[in-house]
Amino acid sequence: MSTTQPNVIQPDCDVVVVGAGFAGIYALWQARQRGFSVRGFERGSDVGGTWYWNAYPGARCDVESYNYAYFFDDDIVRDWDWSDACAEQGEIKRYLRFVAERCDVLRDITFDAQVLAARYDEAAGLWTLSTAAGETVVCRYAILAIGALSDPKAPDIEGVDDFAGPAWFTSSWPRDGSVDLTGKRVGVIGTGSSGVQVIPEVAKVAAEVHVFQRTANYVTPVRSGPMDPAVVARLREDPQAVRQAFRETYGGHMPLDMGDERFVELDEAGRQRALDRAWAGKYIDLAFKDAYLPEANAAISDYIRRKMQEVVDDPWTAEHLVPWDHPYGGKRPCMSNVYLQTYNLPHVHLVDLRETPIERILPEGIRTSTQTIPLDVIVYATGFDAISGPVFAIDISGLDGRSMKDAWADGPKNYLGTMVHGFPNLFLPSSALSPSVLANMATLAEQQVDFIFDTIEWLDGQGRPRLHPLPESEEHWRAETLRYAARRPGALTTKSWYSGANIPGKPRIFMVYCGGFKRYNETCYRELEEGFPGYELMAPPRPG
Ligand code: NA7
Repeated sequence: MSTTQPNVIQPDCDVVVVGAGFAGIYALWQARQRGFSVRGFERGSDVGGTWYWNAYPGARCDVESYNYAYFFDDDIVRDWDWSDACAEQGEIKRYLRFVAERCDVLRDITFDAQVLAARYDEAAGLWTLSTAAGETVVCRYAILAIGALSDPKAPDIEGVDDFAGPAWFTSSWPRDGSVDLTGKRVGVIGTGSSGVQVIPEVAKVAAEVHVFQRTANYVTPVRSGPMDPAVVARLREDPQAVRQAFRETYGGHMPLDMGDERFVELDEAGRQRALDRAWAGKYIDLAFKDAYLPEANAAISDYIRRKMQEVVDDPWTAEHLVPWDHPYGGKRPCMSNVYLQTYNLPHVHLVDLRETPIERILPEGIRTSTQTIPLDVIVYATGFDAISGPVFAIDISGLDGRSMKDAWADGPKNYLGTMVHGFPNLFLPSSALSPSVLANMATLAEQQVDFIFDTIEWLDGQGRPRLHPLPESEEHWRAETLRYAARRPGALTTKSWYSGANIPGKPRIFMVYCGGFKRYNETCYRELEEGFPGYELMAPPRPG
Protein backbone atom coordinates (compact mmCIF):
# COMPACT_ATOMS: atom_id res chain seq x y z
CA MET A 1 0.00 0.00 0.00
CA SER A 2 1.31 3.45 -0.87
CA THR A 3 2.28 5.66 2.08
CA THR A 4 1.77 8.84 0.02
CA GLN A 5 -1.27 10.76 1.19
CA PRO A 6 -3.44 11.76 -1.74
CA ASN A 7 -3.92 15.35 -0.49
CA VAL A 8 -0.19 16.14 -0.15
CA ILE A 9 1.23 17.79 -3.24
CA GLN A 10 4.22 16.23 -4.91
CA PRO A 11 6.78 18.03 -7.07
CA ASP A 12 6.59 17.58 -10.82
CA CYS A 13 10.26 18.47 -11.08
CA ASP A 14 13.14 19.81 -9.02
CA VAL A 15 13.51 23.17 -10.72
CA VAL A 16 11.33 25.48 -12.81
CA VAL A 17 12.99 28.21 -14.86
CA VAL A 18 10.82 31.06 -16.10
CA GLY A 19 12.28 32.95 -19.05
CA ALA A 20 14.60 31.84 -21.86
CA GLY A 21 16.99 34.72 -22.26
CA PHE A 22 20.66 34.72 -21.26
CA ALA A 23 20.00 33.64 -17.64
CA GLY A 24 17.17 31.21 -18.40
CA ILE A 25 18.99 29.23 -21.08
CA TYR A 26 22.04 28.86 -18.88
CA ALA A 27 19.90 27.92 -15.86
CA LEU A 28 18.23 25.10 -17.81
CA TRP A 29 21.63 23.78 -18.86
CA GLN A 30 23.00 24.00 -15.33
CA ALA A 31 19.99 22.13 -13.96
CA ARG A 32 20.56 19.24 -16.35
CA GLN A 33 24.32 19.23 -15.81
CA ARG A 34 23.80 18.87 -12.09
CA GLY A 35 21.23 16.12 -12.42
CA PHE A 36 18.06 18.03 -11.56
CA SER A 37 14.80 17.54 -13.39
CA VAL A 38 13.72 20.85 -14.87
CA ARG A 39 10.94 22.61 -16.78
CA GLY A 40 11.20 25.93 -18.55
CA PHE A 41 8.44 28.40 -19.46
CA GLU A 42 8.84 31.24 -21.91
CA ARG A 43 6.14 33.70 -22.95
CA GLY A 44 7.75 34.27 -26.37
CA SER A 45 7.66 31.74 -29.20
CA ASP A 46 11.42 31.31 -29.16
CA VAL A 47 14.42 31.84 -26.94
CA GLY A 48 16.05 35.27 -26.71
CA GLY A 49 14.30 37.26 -23.99
CA THR A 50 15.20 40.92 -24.54
CA TRP A 51 16.58 39.99 -27.94
CA TYR A 52 13.38 38.23 -28.93
CA TRP A 53 11.03 41.11 -28.10
CA ASN A 54 13.01 44.22 -29.02
CA ALA A 55 13.05 43.50 -32.74
CA TYR A 56 12.76 47.12 -33.89
CA PRO A 57 14.90 48.34 -36.79
CA GLY A 58 18.32 49.42 -35.57
CA ALA A 59 18.21 47.35 -32.34
CA ARG A 60 21.68 46.29 -31.32
CA CYS A 61 23.79 45.78 -28.25
CA ASP A 62 26.09 48.61 -27.27
CA VAL A 63 28.28 46.31 -25.18
CA GLU A 64 30.96 44.68 -27.35
CA SER A 65 29.98 41.26 -28.66
CA TYR A 66 33.15 39.65 -27.37
CA ASN A 67 32.08 40.61 -23.82
CA TYR A 68 28.36 40.14 -24.22
CA ALA A 69 28.39 36.37 -24.62
CA TYR A 70 28.60 33.14 -22.68
CA PHE A 71 31.95 31.77 -21.60
CA PHE A 72 30.92 28.62 -19.74
CA ASP A 73 31.67 26.34 -22.68
CA ASP A 74 34.91 26.51 -24.67
CA ASP A 75 33.35 25.09 -27.84
CA ILE A 76 30.60 27.69 -27.86
CA VAL A 77 33.20 30.45 -27.60
CA ARG A 78 35.24 28.87 -30.39
CA ASP A 79 32.40 27.94 -32.72
CA TRP A 80 30.48 31.21 -32.85
CA ASP A 81 31.68 34.06 -35.07
CA TRP A 82 30.31 37.53 -34.34
CA SER A 83 29.98 39.57 -37.50
CA ASP A 84 30.18 42.92 -35.74
CA ALA A 85 31.99 44.42 -32.76
CA CYS A 86 28.54 45.32 -31.37
CA ALA A 87 26.06 42.80 -32.66
CA GLU A 88 22.59 43.63 -33.91
CA GLN A 89 19.43 42.15 -32.39
CA GLY A 90 18.88 39.40 -34.96
CA GLU A 91 22.42 38.12 -34.58
CA ILE A 92 22.20 37.97 -30.77
CA LYS A 93 18.89 36.17 -31.03
CA ARG A 94 20.45 33.64 -33.45
CA TYR A 95 23.35 33.23 -31.04
CA LEU A 96 21.02 32.43 -28.15
CA ARG A 97 19.19 29.90 -30.31
CA PHE A 98 22.55 28.36 -31.26
CA VAL A 99 23.50 28.05 -27.59
CA ALA A 100 20.09 26.63 -26.62
CA GLU A 101 20.43 24.00 -29.37
CA ARG A 102 24.01 23.17 -28.41
CA CYS A 103 22.96 22.77 -24.78
CA ASP A 104 19.90 20.77 -25.81
CA VAL A 105 17.59 22.76 -23.57
CA LEU A 106 14.85 23.48 -26.11
CA ARG A 107 13.14 20.19 -25.19
CA ASP A 108 12.68 21.49 -21.63
CA ILE A 109 10.96 24.74 -22.61
CA THR A 110 7.25 25.33 -23.10
CA PHE A 111 6.99 28.37 -25.40
CA ASP A 112 4.11 30.86 -25.63
CA ALA A 113 3.53 30.15 -21.97
CA GLN A 114 3.30 33.15 -19.68
CA VAL A 115 3.66 32.37 -16.00
CA LEU A 116 1.13 34.45 -14.10
CA ALA A 117 1.43 33.17 -10.54
CA ALA A 118 3.85 31.47 -8.18
CA ARG A 119 2.60 30.26 -4.79
CA TYR A 120 4.58 28.73 -1.99
CA ASP A 121 3.13 25.84 -0.02
CA GLU A 122 4.89 26.06 3.30
CA ALA A 123 3.83 22.63 4.59
CA ALA A 124 5.03 20.88 1.45
CA GLY A 125 8.01 23.19 0.87
CA LEU A 126 7.07 23.49 -2.79
CA TRP A 127 6.33 26.20 -5.33
CA THR A 128 3.35 25.96 -7.66
CA LEU A 129 3.61 28.02 -10.82
CA SER A 130 0.63 28.58 -13.10
CA THR A 131 0.52 29.79 -16.67
CA ALA A 132 -2.01 31.91 -18.53
CA ALA A 133 -3.14 28.73 -20.33
CA GLY A 134 -4.01 27.14 -16.98
CA GLU A 135 -1.07 24.74 -16.71
CA THR A 136 0.40 24.29 -13.23
CA VAL A 137 3.74 22.84 -12.30
CA VAL A 138 5.04 22.08 -8.83
CA CYS A 139 8.74 22.31 -8.01
CA ARG A 140 11.22 22.58 -5.17
CA TYR A 141 13.17 25.52 -6.58
CA ALA A 142 11.82 28.33 -8.73
CA ILE A 143 14.13 30.52 -10.81
CA LEU A 144 12.48 33.60 -12.30
CA ALA A 145 14.92 34.52 -15.07
CA ILE A 146 12.51 37.15 -16.32
CA GLY A 147 14.92 39.98 -17.03
CA ALA A 148 15.15 43.53 -15.77
CA LEU A 149 13.75 45.33 -18.82
CA SER A 150 10.94 43.07 -19.95
CA ASP A 151 7.82 44.80 -18.67
CA PRO A 152 7.03 47.64 -21.09
CA LYS A 153 5.88 50.89 -19.50
CA ALA A 154 2.32 51.75 -20.45
CA PRO A 155 2.39 55.16 -22.14
CA ASP A 156 1.17 57.69 -19.57
CA ILE A 157 -0.17 60.09 -22.21
CA GLU A 158 -3.77 61.14 -22.60
CA GLY A 159 -5.55 59.91 -25.70
CA VAL A 160 -3.21 57.00 -26.51
CA ASP A 161 -6.13 54.85 -27.67
CA ASP A 162 -7.62 57.62 -29.78
CA PHE A 163 -4.92 57.58 -32.47
CA ALA A 164 -6.39 56.48 -35.79
CA GLY A 165 -3.21 55.08 -37.33
CA PRO A 166 -0.98 52.20 -36.28
CA ALA A 167 1.16 52.52 -33.17
CA TRP A 168 4.24 50.37 -32.61
CA PHE A 169 6.28 49.77 -29.49
CA THR A 170 10.00 49.18 -29.79
CA SER A 171 9.65 46.68 -26.93
CA SER A 172 7.27 44.41 -28.88
CA TRP A 173 8.04 45.21 -32.51
CA PRO A 174 6.53 42.69 -34.96
CA ARG A 175 9.16 40.16 -35.97
CA ASP A 176 7.62 39.38 -39.36
CA GLY A 177 8.80 42.51 -41.17
CA SER A 178 5.20 43.68 -41.53
CA VAL A 179 5.83 47.25 -40.37
CA ASP A 180 6.36 49.51 -43.37
CA LEU A 181 7.01 53.16 -42.60
CA THR A 182 7.91 54.10 -46.17
CA GLY A 183 6.61 57.54 -47.08
CA LYS A 184 4.77 57.90 -43.75
CA ARG A 185 4.64 60.80 -41.30
CA VAL A 186 6.03 59.17 -38.17
CA GLY A 187 6.13 60.45 -34.60
CA VAL A 188 8.65 58.79 -32.27
CA ILE A 189 8.16 59.27 -28.53
CA GLY A 190 11.22 58.60 -26.38
CA THR A 191 14.93 59.18 -26.75
CA GLY A 192 16.50 56.48 -24.58
CA SER A 193 18.66 53.73 -26.09
CA SER A 194 15.75 52.34 -28.13
CA GLY A 195 14.68 55.75 -29.49
CA VAL A 196 18.27 56.62 -30.35
CA GLN A 197 18.61 53.38 -32.32
CA VAL A 198 15.24 53.36 -34.07
CA ILE A 199 15.06 57.05 -35.09
CA PRO A 200 17.83 56.90 -37.77
CA GLU A 201 16.20 53.79 -39.27
CA VAL A 202 12.77 55.43 -39.33
CA ALA A 203 14.31 58.50 -40.96
CA LYS A 204 15.73 56.37 -43.80
CA VAL A 205 12.24 55.58 -45.13
CA ALA A 206 9.69 57.96 -43.61
CA ALA A 207 8.50 61.13 -45.32
CA GLU A 208 8.55 63.16 -42.07
CA VAL A 209 9.87 62.26 -38.64
CA HIS A 210 8.94 64.15 -35.48
CA VAL A 211 10.92 63.13 -32.40
CA PHE A 212 9.19 63.88 -29.09
CA GLN A 213 11.97 64.24 -26.54
CA ARG A 214 11.34 64.68 -22.83
CA THR A 215 14.90 64.26 -21.58
CA ALA A 216 17.97 64.63 -23.75
CA ASN A 217 20.55 61.88 -23.34
CA TYR A 218 24.28 61.53 -23.77
CA VAL A 219 25.04 59.91 -27.12
CA THR A 220 28.60 58.78 -27.79
CA PRO A 221 30.23 56.86 -30.64
CA VAL A 222 29.97 53.08 -30.64
CA ARG A 223 32.33 50.47 -32.02
CA SER A 224 31.21 48.90 -35.25
CA GLY A 225 32.60 46.73 -38.00
CA PRO A 226 34.36 43.38 -37.85
CA MET A 227 35.96 42.24 -34.63
CA ASP A 228 39.71 42.44 -34.30
CA PRO A 229 41.01 38.90 -35.12
CA ALA A 230 43.69 39.26 -32.44
CA VAL A 231 41.00 39.88 -29.80
CA VAL A 232 39.00 36.90 -31.02
CA ALA A 233 42.09 34.66 -30.90
CA ARG A 234 42.85 35.82 -27.36
CA LEU A 235 39.33 34.96 -26.21
CA ARG A 236 39.39 31.54 -27.81
CA GLU A 237 42.76 30.55 -26.45
CA ASP A 238 41.50 30.04 -22.90
CA PRO A 239 37.81 30.95 -22.48
CA GLN A 240 37.74 29.80 -18.86
CA ALA A 241 40.53 32.21 -17.97
CA VAL A 242 38.57 35.00 -19.68
CA ARG A 243 35.45 33.99 -17.76
CA GLN A 244 37.30 34.15 -14.48
CA ALA A 245 38.98 37.42 -15.42
CA PHE A 246 35.60 39.06 -16.16
CA ARG A 247 34.49 38.22 -12.63
CA GLU A 248 37.52 40.04 -11.26
CA THR A 249 36.54 43.33 -12.88
CA TYR A 250 34.22 46.15 -11.85
CA GLY A 251 31.75 45.82 -14.72
CA GLY A 252 31.93 42.09 -15.49
CA HIS A 253 33.83 42.67 -18.71
CA MET A 254 37.18 43.80 -20.00
CA PRO A 255 37.09 47.05 -21.93
CA LEU A 256 39.22 46.99 -25.08
CA ASP A 257 40.69 50.39 -24.19
CA MET A 258 40.76 52.76 -21.28
CA GLY A 259 42.73 55.80 -20.28
CA ASP A 260 45.96 55.00 -18.47
CA GLU A 261 46.32 58.34 -16.68
CA ARG A 262 44.59 59.82 -13.67
CA PHE A 263 42.48 62.94 -14.09
CA VAL A 264 43.76 64.33 -10.79
CA GLU A 265 47.39 64.04 -11.90
CA LEU A 266 46.97 65.74 -15.30
CA ASP A 267 47.13 69.43 -16.15
CA GLU A 268 44.52 71.02 -18.42
CA ALA A 269 46.38 70.16 -21.63
CA GLY A 270 46.92 66.57 -20.49
CA ARG A 271 43.23 66.16 -19.70
CA GLN A 272 42.29 67.50 -23.12
CA ARG A 273 44.69 65.07 -24.81
CA ALA A 274 43.27 62.15 -22.82
CA LEU A 275 39.71 63.15 -23.71
CA ASP A 276 40.52 63.54 -27.41
CA ARG A 277 42.24 60.14 -27.44
CA ALA A 278 39.30 58.49 -25.67
CA TRP A 279 36.76 60.06 -28.00
CA ALA A 280 38.64 58.87 -31.07
CA GLY A 281 39.07 55.42 -29.51
CA LYS A 282 35.38 55.21 -28.50
CA TYR A 283 36.01 54.82 -24.78
CA ILE A 284 35.14 58.32 -23.58
CA ASP A 285 33.44 56.95 -20.43
CA LEU A 286 36.81 55.53 -19.37
CA ALA A 287 38.95 58.45 -20.53
CA PHE A 288 40.78 58.47 -17.19
CA LYS A 289 41.74 55.75 -14.72
CA ASP A 290 39.77 57.71 -12.13
CA ALA A 291 36.82 58.52 -14.44
CA TYR A 292 34.46 57.67 -11.54
CA LEU A 293 35.50 60.80 -9.61
CA PRO A 294 32.88 63.59 -9.79
CA GLU A 295 35.42 66.09 -11.14
CA ALA A 296 36.57 63.66 -13.87
CA ASN A 297 32.95 62.84 -14.66
CA ALA A 298 32.18 66.56 -14.99
CA ALA A 299 35.02 66.99 -17.50
CA ILE A 300 33.83 63.95 -19.47
CA SER A 301 30.22 65.23 -19.42
CA ASP A 302 31.26 68.68 -20.69
CA TYR A 303 33.41 67.15 -23.40
CA ILE A 304 30.59 64.95 -24.68
CA ARG A 305 28.15 67.88 -24.67
CA ARG A 306 30.55 69.89 -26.84
CA LYS A 307 31.12 67.00 -29.23
CA MET A 308 27.39 66.35 -29.54
CA GLN A 309 26.70 69.97 -30.42
CA GLU A 310 29.41 69.96 -33.10
CA VAL A 311 27.60 67.27 -35.09
CA VAL A 312 24.22 68.98 -35.36
CA ASP A 313 23.88 71.83 -37.89
CA ASP A 314 20.86 73.67 -36.51
CA PRO A 315 21.84 75.57 -33.34
CA TRP A 316 18.42 75.25 -31.62
CA THR A 317 18.31 71.51 -32.27
CA ALA A 318 21.92 71.05 -31.17
CA GLU A 319 21.30 72.93 -27.94
CA HIS A 320 18.17 70.89 -27.18
CA LEU A 321 19.68 67.48 -27.96
CA VAL A 322 22.32 67.98 -25.30
CA PRO A 323 21.68 66.78 -21.73
CA TRP A 324 22.36 69.79 -19.53
CA ASP A 325 20.43 68.51 -16.52
CA HIS A 326 22.41 65.47 -15.44
CA PRO A 327 25.98 64.19 -15.45
CA TYR A 328 27.17 61.44 -17.75
CA GLY A 329 25.98 58.08 -16.37
CA GLY A 330 23.19 59.56 -14.20
CA LYS A 331 20.77 58.03 -16.70
CA ARG A 332 21.61 55.13 -19.00
CA PRO A 333 23.79 56.78 -21.69
CA CYS A 334 23.18 55.95 -25.34
CA MET A 335 25.60 55.08 -28.12
CA SER A 336 25.28 55.68 -31.84
CA ASN A 337 27.35 56.87 -34.77
CA VAL A 338 24.32 58.08 -36.72
CA TYR A 339 21.68 59.38 -34.29
CA LEU A 340 22.71 63.02 -33.99
CA GLN A 341 23.52 63.26 -37.71
CA THR A 342 19.93 62.25 -38.45
CA TYR A 343 18.76 65.67 -37.25
CA ASN A 344 20.63 67.28 -40.15
CA LEU A 345 18.15 65.71 -42.54
CA PRO A 346 15.47 68.19 -43.64
CA HIS A 347 12.57 65.86 -42.82
CA VAL A 348 13.62 65.14 -39.21
CA HIS A 349 12.33 67.49 -36.52
CA LEU A 350 12.90 67.63 -32.79
CA VAL A 351 10.03 68.52 -30.45
CA ASP A 352 11.28 69.42 -26.97
CA LEU A 353 8.60 68.34 -24.52
CA ARG A 354 10.15 70.33 -21.69
CA GLU A 355 9.26 73.50 -23.62
CA THR A 356 6.13 72.28 -25.39
CA PRO A 357 4.67 69.23 -23.60
CA ILE A 358 2.32 66.76 -25.22
CA GLU A 359 -1.25 67.66 -24.27
CA ARG A 360 -2.87 64.64 -25.79
CA ILE A 361 -2.87 62.21 -28.65
CA LEU A 362 -5.59 62.85 -31.19
CA PRO A 363 -6.90 60.57 -33.95
CA GLU A 364 -4.87 62.56 -36.47
CA GLY A 365 -1.64 63.13 -34.58
CA ILE A 366 -0.11 64.60 -31.45
CA ARG A 367 -1.12 67.91 -29.88
CA THR A 368 1.53 69.74 -27.91
CA SER A 369 1.04 72.98 -25.99
CA THR A 370 1.71 74.97 -29.19
CA GLN A 371 0.74 72.88 -32.22
CA THR A 372 -0.93 69.77 -33.60
CA ILE A 373 1.47 67.58 -35.55
CA PRO A 374 -0.32 65.37 -38.11
CA LEU A 375 0.97 61.80 -38.10
CA ASP A 376 0.28 58.50 -39.87
CA VAL A 377 2.15 56.30 -37.38
CA ILE A 378 3.37 56.62 -33.79
CA VAL A 379 6.40 54.72 -32.52
CA TYR A 380 6.61 54.40 -28.75
CA ALA A 381 10.17 54.03 -27.47
CA THR A 382 8.97 54.85 -23.97
CA GLY A 383 10.89 52.25 -21.99
CA PHE A 384 10.07 49.81 -19.23
CA ASP A 385 8.81 49.43 -15.72
CA ALA A 386 12.35 48.40 -14.96
CA ILE A 387 13.63 45.75 -12.59
CA SER A 388 10.67 45.38 -10.23
CA GLY A 389 8.04 45.57 -13.03
CA PRO A 390 8.66 42.02 -14.36
CA VAL A 391 8.55 40.64 -10.80
CA PHE A 392 5.19 42.29 -10.11
CA ALA A 393 3.85 40.98 -13.42
CA ILE A 394 3.77 37.58 -11.69
CA ASP A 395 1.49 37.18 -8.68
CA ILE A 396 4.02 35.77 -6.22
CA SER A 397 3.04 34.72 -2.72
CA GLY A 398 5.41 33.27 -0.15
CA LEU A 399 5.33 32.36 3.54
CA ASP A 400 2.01 33.12 5.25
CA GLY A 401 0.57 33.97 1.84
CA ARG A 402 2.45 37.29 1.81
CA SER A 403 2.70 38.76 -1.66
CA MET A 404 5.85 40.09 -3.29
CA LYS A 405 3.97 43.33 -4.00
CA ASP A 406 3.49 43.69 -0.27
CA ALA A 407 7.10 42.76 0.55
CA TRP A 408 8.36 45.33 -1.97
CA ALA A 409 5.73 48.00 -1.30
CA ASP A 410 8.40 50.59 -0.58
CA GLY A 411 10.80 49.34 -3.26
CA PRO A 412 12.74 46.12 -3.84
CA LYS A 413 14.40 44.43 -0.89
CA ASN A 414 16.51 41.32 -1.13
CA TYR A 415 19.87 39.91 -0.19
CA LEU A 416 22.68 39.68 -2.73
CA GLY A 417 20.26 40.61 -5.45
CA THR A 418 18.74 37.15 -5.75
CA MET A 419 16.58 36.05 -2.78
CA VAL A 420 13.81 37.74 -0.80
CA HIS A 421 12.90 37.22 2.86
CA GLY A 422 9.68 35.24 3.11
CA PHE A 423 10.12 33.55 -0.28
CA PRO A 424 12.19 30.41 0.38
CA ASN A 425 13.95 28.72 -2.53
CA LEU A 426 12.78 31.38 -4.98
CA PHE A 427 15.57 32.95 -7.02
CA LEU A 428 15.47 36.18 -9.01
CA PRO A 429 18.51 36.51 -11.31
CA SER A 430 19.09 39.81 -13.22
CA SER A 431 16.84 41.57 -10.76
CA ALA A 432 17.01 44.34 -8.18
CA LEU A 433 20.01 45.26 -6.06
CA SER A 434 22.41 43.20 -8.15
CA PRO A 435 24.97 44.63 -10.60
CA SER A 436 22.40 43.86 -13.34
CA VAL A 437 21.97 46.73 -15.79
CA LEU A 438 25.19 48.45 -14.75
CA ALA A 439 27.26 45.37 -15.49
CA ASN A 440 27.68 42.98 -18.37
CA MET A 441 24.37 41.12 -18.24
CA ALA A 442 25.87 38.01 -19.86
CA THR A 443 28.57 37.69 -17.21
CA LEU A 444 25.99 38.38 -14.54
CA ALA A 445 23.66 35.69 -15.88
CA GLU A 446 26.42 33.08 -15.62
CA GLN A 447 27.61 34.23 -12.20
CA GLN A 448 24.14 34.36 -10.66
CA VAL A 449 23.02 31.06 -12.13
CA ASP A 450 26.24 29.40 -10.93
CA PHE A 451 25.65 30.83 -7.46
CA ILE A 452 22.00 29.74 -7.46
CA PHE A 453 22.88 26.17 -8.40
CA ASP A 454 25.80 26.06 -5.97
CA THR A 455 23.27 27.14 -3.33
CA ILE A 456 20.75 24.50 -4.43
CA GLU A 457 23.40 21.76 -4.36
CA TRP A 458 24.48 22.89 -0.92
CA LEU A 459 20.87 22.78 0.28
CA ASP A 460 20.36 19.32 -1.13
CA GLY A 461 23.61 18.27 0.54
CA GLN A 462 22.11 19.42 3.84
CA GLY A 463 19.11 17.15 3.45
CA ARG A 464 17.00 19.65 1.54
CA PRO A 465 16.36 22.41 4.02
CA ARG A 466 14.87 25.58 2.70
CA LEU A 467 16.50 28.95 2.76
CA HIS A 468 15.60 32.61 2.63
CA PRO A 469 17.51 35.70 3.71
CA LEU A 470 17.18 37.23 7.16
CA PRO A 471 15.46 40.64 7.27
CA GLU A 472 18.62 42.21 8.68
CA SER A 473 20.61 40.89 5.69
CA GLU A 474 18.16 42.66 3.40
CA GLU A 475 18.49 45.89 5.36
CA HIS A 476 22.25 45.64 5.19
CA TRP A 477 22.22 44.93 1.46
CA ARG A 478 19.91 47.82 0.70
CA ALA A 479 22.15 50.12 2.73
CA GLU A 480 25.20 48.81 0.86
CA THR A 481 23.48 49.43 -2.47
CA LEU A 482 22.67 53.01 -1.48
CA ARG A 483 26.17 53.56 -0.09
CA TYR A 484 27.76 52.66 -3.42
CA ALA A 485 25.10 54.52 -5.42
CA ALA A 486 25.96 57.67 -3.48
CA ARG A 487 29.50 57.45 -4.88
CA ARG A 488 28.31 57.25 -8.47
CA PRO A 489 27.98 60.69 -10.07
CA GLY A 490 24.33 61.53 -10.68
CA ALA A 491 22.95 58.20 -9.44
CA LEU A 492 20.86 59.64 -6.63
CA THR A 493 20.22 63.06 -8.14
CA THR A 494 19.03 62.16 -11.65
CA LYS A 495 15.48 61.07 -12.49
CA SER A 496 15.98 57.71 -14.17
CA TRP A 497 14.55 54.23 -14.43
CA TYR A 498 17.49 53.03 -12.31
CA SER A 499 15.53 54.46 -9.40
CA GLY A 500 11.97 54.04 -10.67
CA ALA A 501 11.52 57.71 -11.55
CA ASN A 502 10.08 56.95 -15.02
CA ILE A 503 6.95 55.37 -13.55
CA PRO A 504 4.48 57.68 -11.81
CA GLY A 505 3.92 56.55 -8.22
CA LYS A 506 6.74 54.00 -8.19
CA PRO A 507 8.84 54.12 -4.99
CA ARG A 508 12.11 55.93 -5.59
CA ILE A 509 15.02 53.74 -4.66
CA PHE A 510 18.22 53.18 -6.59
CA MET A 511 17.81 49.56 -7.70
CA VAL A 512 21.27 48.61 -8.97
CA TYR A 513 24.23 47.47 -6.88
CA CYS A 514 27.26 49.45 -8.03
CA GLY A 515 29.88 48.13 -5.65
CA GLY A 516 31.42 46.31 -8.60
CA PHE A 517 31.15 42.82 -9.97
CA LYS A 518 34.23 41.49 -8.16
CA ARG A 519 32.98 42.56 -4.76
CA TYR A 520 29.51 41.23 -5.56
CA ASN A 521 30.83 37.82 -6.62
CA GLU A 522 33.08 37.55 -3.58
CA THR A 523 30.25 38.49 -1.20
CA CYS A 524 27.98 35.81 -2.70
CA TYR A 525 30.58 33.09 -2.39
CA ARG A 526 31.58 34.12 1.14
CA GLU A 527 28.01 33.31 2.17
CA LEU A 528 28.28 29.88 0.61
CA GLU A 529 31.68 29.16 2.17
CA GLU A 530 30.43 30.19 5.61
CA GLY A 531 27.21 28.15 5.42
CA PHE A 532 24.84 31.05 4.65
CA PRO A 533 25.01 33.07 7.89
CA GLY A 534 22.91 35.83 6.29
CA TYR A 535 19.99 33.47 5.71
CA GLU A 536 17.48 31.50 7.70
CA LEU A 537 17.67 27.80 7.04
CA MET A 538 14.22 26.33 7.46
CA ALA A 539 13.72 22.71 8.41
CA PRO A 540 12.80 20.42 5.55
CA PRO A 541 9.07 19.84 5.21
CA ARG A 542 7.79 16.75 7.00
CA PRO A 543 7.17 13.90 4.61
CA GLY A 544 3.50 13.54 3.72
P1 NA7 B 1 14.38 54.28 -21.67
O1 NA7 B 1 15.85 54.42 -21.57
O2 NA7 B 1 13.59 54.23 -20.41
O3 NA7 B 1 13.84 55.46 -22.58
C1 NA7 B 1 12.48 55.77 -22.65
C2 NA7 B 1 12.32 57.11 -23.27
O4 NA7 B 1 10.93 57.42 -23.39
C3 NA7 B 1 12.92 58.23 -22.45
O5 NA7 B 1 13.45 59.18 -23.32
C4 NA7 B 1 11.71 58.77 -21.70
O6 NA7 B 1 11.85 60.10 -21.26
C5 NA7 B 1 10.67 58.67 -22.77
N1 NA7 B 1 9.31 58.67 -22.25
C6 NA7 B 1 8.75 57.78 -21.43
N2 NA7 B 1 7.47 58.12 -21.17
C7 NA7 B 1 7.24 59.26 -21.85
C8 NA7 B 1 6.13 60.11 -21.98
N3 NA7 B 1 4.98 59.85 -21.36
N4 NA7 B 1 6.25 61.20 -22.74
C9 NA7 B 1 7.39 61.47 -23.37
N5 NA7 B 1 8.49 60.71 -23.29
C10 NA7 B 1 8.41 59.62 -22.54
O7 NA7 B 1 14.00 52.97 -22.51
P2 NA7 B 1 14.70 52.36 -23.77
O8 NA7 B 1 13.83 51.30 -24.31
O9 NA7 B 1 15.13 53.41 -24.71
O10 NA7 B 1 16.01 51.72 -23.19
C11 NA7 B 1 15.94 50.73 -22.19
C12 NA7 B 1 17.28 50.08 -22.02
O11 NA7 B 1 17.50 49.15 -23.07
C13 NA7 B 1 18.46 50.92 -22.13
O12 NA7 B 1 18.69 51.72 -21.07
C14 NA7 B 1 19.56 49.93 -22.37
O13 NA7 B 1 19.89 49.26 -21.17
C15 NA7 B 1 18.91 49.02 -23.29
P3 NA7 B 1 12.47 60.41 -19.79
O14 NA7 B 1 13.92 60.09 -19.90
O15 NA7 B 1 11.77 59.46 -18.83
O16 NA7 B 1 12.16 61.81 -19.53
